[in-house]
Amino acid sequence: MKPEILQLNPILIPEISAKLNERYTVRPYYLQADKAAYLAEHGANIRGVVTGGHTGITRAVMEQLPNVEVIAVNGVGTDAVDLAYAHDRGIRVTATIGALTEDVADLAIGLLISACRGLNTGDRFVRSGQWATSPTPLAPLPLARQFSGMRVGIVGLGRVGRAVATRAAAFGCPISYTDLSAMSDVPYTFVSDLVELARQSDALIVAAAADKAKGIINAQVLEALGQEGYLINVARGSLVNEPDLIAALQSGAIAGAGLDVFVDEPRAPAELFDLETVVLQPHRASATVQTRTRMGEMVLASLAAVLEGREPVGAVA
Ligand code: 8YV
Repeated sequence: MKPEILQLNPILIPEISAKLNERYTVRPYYLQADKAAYLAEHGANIRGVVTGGHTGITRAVMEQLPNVEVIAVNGVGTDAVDLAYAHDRGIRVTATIGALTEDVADLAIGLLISACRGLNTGDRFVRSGQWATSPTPLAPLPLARQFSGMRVGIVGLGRVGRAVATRAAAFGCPISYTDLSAMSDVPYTFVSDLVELARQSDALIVAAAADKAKGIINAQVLEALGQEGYLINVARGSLVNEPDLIAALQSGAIAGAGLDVFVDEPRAPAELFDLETVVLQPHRASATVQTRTRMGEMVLASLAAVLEGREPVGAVA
């Protein structure tokens, strides 16, 4: 009999999905209307879980899975999994560490260029037919902010933060960062205080793990970033105090923002929708065929390793 897997998030690569269904009896929890009844029916048979980084798994659901051995996160963030509880129960938790670094860093730079160069504004200007009626250079489009050479401050110099730094450095941007401590293997400037980092930066790029850093991007940090400053977030919405960010954008306390992540996904704050200075994405940083294929292969490998009694790659618990 094939082991049973509870699936909390869809897998969008058909080949990966096919392999998952070939090897296991997959229980698509995310499709169920009555989730409690579904868990009551199947919970005891579940040996593995597949979930997404943002979705994670609640402790309440884990409690309904007495025989679960592995939670394979199809993502790198494990902030939505109660790791201490998993550890106490001997449940292995794995993440797709390293698989999505390049894509997330690419999107961070893309969002920053998009925000400071006003790509969305320009796109709408052409599509709406306005360009034809008021041709440049007289068009009512403000001049943009140059990206090359911007002072970039990175919040969290992990894998993604480092990949962002490499990219920004190639654009001639001086790089500073903050993290728990200075790192001796990078040529970038360490600034221990986040407010100070914001003060010294033209763009702040958030790439930190969210486990212990809720709301660190607050009014004080945004004030320090200043009227010419941009905020980019490709990590987790919870790292940012959203009401403070909305207020800063509405008042012009910062110049703009590029956001891929939000506190209450899939709901992004409606106040952001009217702001021309903001570029929004629906949590898409890792959403390329190449990366999602790599991530899916890692999820399959993690499930197989644990269920066959081997040590999984990418174990965080
Ligand atoms: C994914 C993520 O969108 O890696 C993470 O932690 O949040 C994202 O890469 C998500 O995990 C896809 O399921």
